[in-house]
This record gives sequence, structure tokens and C-alpha cells, in this order.
Amino acid sequence: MKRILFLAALLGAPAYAQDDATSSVAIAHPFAIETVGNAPVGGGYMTIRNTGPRDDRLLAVIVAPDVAGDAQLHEMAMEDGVMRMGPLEGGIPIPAGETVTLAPGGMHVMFTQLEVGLRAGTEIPATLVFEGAGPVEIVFEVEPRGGAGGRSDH
Ligand SMILES: [Cu+2]
Repeated sequence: MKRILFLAALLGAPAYAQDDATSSVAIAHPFAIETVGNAPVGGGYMTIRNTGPRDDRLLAVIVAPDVAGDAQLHEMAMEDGVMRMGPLEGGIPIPAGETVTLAPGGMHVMFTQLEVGLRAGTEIPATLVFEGAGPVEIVFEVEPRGGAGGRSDH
């Protein structure tokens, strides 16, 4: 919790953000796709709906250090005919009343420094840090490759 508040302060979000009744988000189907072998990185996906009247922004994802060394917000985009990915500077805007989807081939959470990859059937507890709605606890379910989630980015 300390780390979240520190991060919120660092990013300029008010520490009392979670008490702001006018900011709220709903997270649907947070999932990750199992890695091949002990790959050091894996992708996480979900649907975020802003149910409040104010624009919000997903600033960061915090993941337990025993699962992944770090989690970053990434996007994939075609550049000169080549698919590239990189960090999303400034987070992901979640406009009021709208739904934003993180999915394979697009925006995603990138789990890095994985000890033993991601195994289907396991769970990744994480905290999403929103500028307005504050910290939101979620659990990514790791799904098998080739499942409903489609192919992995990585
Ligand atoms: Cu990535």
C-alpha cells in the first residue's frame, strides 16, 4: 500500500483518489496468456470501463515481485510494415463513459523479469493505479495459448 501511495504522489495523483466518489472504473476479464517455456516476458489484457462522469487514466500496474520483476503498459503498432511495441508514455486514457480494451496485438500489460514464465491455470494478483479512481486490485487469470484470448503478442 505504501508503494502505491508513493507512486500516486510521484505521478501527481491525489492520495485521496480512492475516496473520490465521482471516479469509478469497472474491470472485466483480466487475463494473461501462458508463455512458451520459461520466457522472461508475457502479456496481460483486460477491458476497462469508465463508469464515472470524469475522464480517467490508467497510470501504472503493480505486480507482486514474486511473480514478475516489473509490469509496464505497452502498445503495439505497425511502423513501416513492421509490428513494434514500446511503453505507453503517460499511461492509457480512459474517457468518461467509454470502454477501453487491452488485447493481443494492441495495448497490453507487459510482465517482465518473469522467473519461470506464466503457467496456464495460475493467477497474477495486481494493482491497477488510476489517476482518478485510485488503486484497483485485480487478478489476471493465465489462459492457455490458442484459447479464446487468441495468440500472444510475444
Ligand atoms: Cu509488450
